[in-house]
Amino acid sequence: MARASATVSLQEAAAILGVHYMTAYRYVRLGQLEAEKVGTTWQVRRDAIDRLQRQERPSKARRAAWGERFESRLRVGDGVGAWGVVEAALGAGATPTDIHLSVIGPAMASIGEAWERGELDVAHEHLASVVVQRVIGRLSPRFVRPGVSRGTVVLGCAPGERHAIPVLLVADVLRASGWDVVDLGADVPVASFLVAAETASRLAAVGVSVTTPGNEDAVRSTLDALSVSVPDVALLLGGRAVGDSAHARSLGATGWAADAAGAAELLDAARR
Ligand code: B12
Repeated sequence: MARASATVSLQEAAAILGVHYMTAYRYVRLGQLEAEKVGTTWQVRRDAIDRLQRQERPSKARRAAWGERFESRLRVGDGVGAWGVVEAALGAGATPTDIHLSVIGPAMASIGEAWERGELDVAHEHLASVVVQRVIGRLSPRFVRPGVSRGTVVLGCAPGERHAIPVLLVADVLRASGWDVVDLGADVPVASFLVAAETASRLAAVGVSVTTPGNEDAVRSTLDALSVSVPDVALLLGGRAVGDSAHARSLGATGWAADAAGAAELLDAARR
């Protein structure tokens, strides 16, 4: 007897699942049905169809699953699909902050691990970064809180630091807590931190992000200059190259947080 092929076309997958072709296509774009593009057509593995047929609808608690789906879209540079995962997660009850902390953050960390293991090229990391920045831009208006601002927080990456995505995430979560945020992005010169801090209206804090290890002199110089230029504001440090509060303080910071939610709590505590 002839063995069934391991993959089928998207039309055949739709027929097996008993759904319209466009619905099957949507499953692919949402990362619910793994498929590979061969030439101009999608090929779907039969075991992926089996998995989808057995799958329960994901609950709000299973946010990790959204992260995996999102990552599967990032790995192939599928911006439309990545946004589809975000929309589906929001539809299932996730908040914009959940998307930042439980979907985008873990997906990017996992991409970094895959790159470290040699499974992905740096090209994929760049592609994923571009897709993520577009997704964050699209989601960003949902973090704006109406009402009177609590003050301004200036954020940016330390001189030489190119990892700007963590700062985008922190900026949005702080906006949701009622802060105006001036996000200066990647590789901010010390002088530019000073200009932004000195000209900000009702400055409450300056936050410096450090992802790449080995840049401590630049971080210390930035915080030293800020402590002279804007002496009464909180100087926060964060990012994966700063391990804990003691490390942050040794570099001249007044506060440290492990993630964006922690950064919001830190500012709340400073205001009490
Ligand atoms: C995307 C990426 C890049 C992109 C960045 C694009 C961009 N526009 O941001 C590019 C391709 C440019 C890049 C370059 C490099 N990268 Co890179 N990159 C990554 C990757 C995959 C994701 C980064 C990210 O967005 N993370 C997601 C967020 C959520 O990270 P997060 O740290 O958890 O952020 C939270 C907290 O730290 C905190 N936080 C962050 N900032 C702040 C600030 C304040 C004030 C506070 C309170 C809190 C806070 O809140 C955030 C949100 O909750 C990471 C993998 C990883 N695990 O992060 C590697 C990674 C960071 N990169 C790494 C490396 C080695 C590099 C390069 C040196 C590679 C090279 N040889 O060129 C260069 C360095 C460039 C430079 N000078 O900065 C390594 C670092 C290894 C190490 N020893 O730590 C990592 C860990 C990959 C790996 N697994 O090896 N990278």
